[in-house]
Amino acid sequence: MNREDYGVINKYRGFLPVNENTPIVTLNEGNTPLIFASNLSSYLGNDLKVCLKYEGLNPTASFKDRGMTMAVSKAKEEGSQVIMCASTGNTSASAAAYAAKGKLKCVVLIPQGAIALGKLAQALIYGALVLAIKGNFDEALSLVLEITNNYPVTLVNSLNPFRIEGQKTGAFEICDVLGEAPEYHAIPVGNAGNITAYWMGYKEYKKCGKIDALPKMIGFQAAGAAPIVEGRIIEDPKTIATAIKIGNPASWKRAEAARDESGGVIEKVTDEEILEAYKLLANLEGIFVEPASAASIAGVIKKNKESYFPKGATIVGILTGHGLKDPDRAIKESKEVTTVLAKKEEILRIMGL
Ligand code: AN7
Repeated sequence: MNREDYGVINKYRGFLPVNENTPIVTLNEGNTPLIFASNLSSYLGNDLKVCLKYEGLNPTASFKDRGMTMAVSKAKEEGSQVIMCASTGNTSASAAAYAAKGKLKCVVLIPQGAIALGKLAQALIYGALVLAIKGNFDEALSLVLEITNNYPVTLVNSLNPFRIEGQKTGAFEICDVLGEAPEYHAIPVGNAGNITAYWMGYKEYKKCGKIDALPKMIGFQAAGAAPIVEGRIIEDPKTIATAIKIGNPASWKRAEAARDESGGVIEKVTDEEILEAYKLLANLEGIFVEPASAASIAGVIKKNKESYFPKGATIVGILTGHGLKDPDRAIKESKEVTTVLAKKEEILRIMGL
């Protein structure tokens, strides 16, 4: 299985810091669909063309796999035997899976009681050592940095530059499909690694002549966890979008650079707006994402109401993680199941037939 498009490293080898000695640890990540959101586009009006990059269809059901294939391959190349991360859930799931594939040990630190059920299940079943701290993500990340800076353990959070390198391939895929960059790139912002990676990817594609113009980067944080928007560390971040419940993002400055260089914005959306977009994506488009992913679309809806987009603009929204990661939330936000007698008449009556 060494097809040229097997996994993001093979597919974009020329853009990535790998060589013939790098042992490639891959689960065939990437190549996720860019879906034209016809119903959502009509709903928004103004002739907008919204496309959704469904990153929930990666091997561990989030965008983290693009970066993890690079981080784990490079860790192996360097002879590391243990990788470690702090996580709001998806990084831990991805790290655990790629460590299993690469035969490395994996330790993950998560905020106790604050990660979605599916993500916890993944980290456990892939065989990571899962440590839940009595603290939040930002505290977990500080502890992981202290340990990985002083012991022979490789950091695989997005402060590891190979993570960003791998994640930039998402931008390449979008441009390869569209034949150009979109005019607007909408993305949720948590630890701010992904907005940094996409911006890097677009800039590299422009530099080598694959695209002529760059998109405006529009990032969205949850209102209760919006340090970049408010310009201060949030000590006790709060949001139902647990993936982006982060008060002190590691790539803060680089996210601001992406915003400013591209002429975009980083703004906040409330939990109510996130949940509205979450349900809209499922009902209108048949796409199930986790709440944090819906922040990008909540942001598009909000900015459209402010008449921010010119008529006919193309917008790509990154749907970072699959809805099945957080089944509790889906059930909570839905109407109750109707229990009926096992009788045809009863069912027909309820169907109104
Ligand atoms: C679904 O897993 O930080 O701005 O530890 O899981 O690059 O952090 C997850 C982040 C968006 C934000 N959507 O991306 C982690 C973690 C989903 C996510 C983000 C995350 P960044």
